[in-house]
Amino acid sequence: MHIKKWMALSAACLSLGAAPVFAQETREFSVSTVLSEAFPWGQAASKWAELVKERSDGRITLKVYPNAQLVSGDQTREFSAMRSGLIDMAVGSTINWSTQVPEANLFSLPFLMPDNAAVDAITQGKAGQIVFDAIEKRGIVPLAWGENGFRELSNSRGILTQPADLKGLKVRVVGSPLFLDTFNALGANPTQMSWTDALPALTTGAVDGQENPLSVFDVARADRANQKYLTLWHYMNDPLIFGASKRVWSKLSTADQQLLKQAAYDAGQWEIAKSRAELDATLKSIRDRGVEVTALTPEQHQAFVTATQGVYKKWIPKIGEDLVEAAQAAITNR
Ligand code: X2X
Repeated sequence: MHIKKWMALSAACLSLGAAPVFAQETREFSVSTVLSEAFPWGQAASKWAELVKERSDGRITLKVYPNAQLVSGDQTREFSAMRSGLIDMAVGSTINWSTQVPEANLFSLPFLMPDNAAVDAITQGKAGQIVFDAIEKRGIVPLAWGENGFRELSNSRGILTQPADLKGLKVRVVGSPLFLDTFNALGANPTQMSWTDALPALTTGAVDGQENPLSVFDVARADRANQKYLTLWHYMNDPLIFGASKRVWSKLSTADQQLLKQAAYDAGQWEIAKSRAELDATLKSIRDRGVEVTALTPEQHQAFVTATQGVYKKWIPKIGEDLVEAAQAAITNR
């Protein structure tokens, strides 16, 4: 805050007989993201920063650190780094946080959510609240939802329309054990690595395939990393969560907490709408680059659903039966 403004505010407080409000000091907070502003994910964080700056009259600055650089690219450490005070805030992925928050694995259950309405029914209802409570219990204050999007499967080998096509396919997956179970159930050969290492591994052919939302495939130019075949199987959706470390949060005034939370909500809604609206154009640009895009027929889809049932059996007890039931009910009633 400018000194003059501060003095004016102090004078106003004094004239009202109130104590100076220390929470009104100029503050800067770090915000971690995995993807930069070139992607919807990074844009969600930038929008949050922009709204906070505007609404706080420049008093609160959110400084965005993309590429998980505050944890040296190791995105699965973001949540614990926030907890330990290394990072103030983040717009993080449920996948990356799931190693510390078992409930966040809900969204990774294969073929749970058929469409956007299903995602919204979960995040906006009881199931979403259970996930938020689980996050809060572990030291991070969840503020709002954003979206990385439905994850589609690409590879360098050929068209994939049935589990048998994945046999022996070396697939890069995020560092979450549930992903290993899904791809092992499909007969593939999954390898965990961070996003930083994924493109080089695809480029050299160390791995054959990967799964990510279309926006990520497009902006990262996965087609230039040998990804010539893309299967639209919508097997999971990766919501993003705006969150703040409890240590930082508890030192803020109620008014500033409200400001940050509302701005996170508005930025999240803006980003979800924007990234969904861009999907068709994104798919077109991927096709125009010569990538062969395949959508699954209902029968082909069912074969993948059947092949991955074991993942539910193993993971429902870890995620929580109540949570999975709440999610399934929300989807049915959407
Ligand atoms: O690593 C990935 O695949 C990414 C960028 O989508 C996430 O951080 C979940």
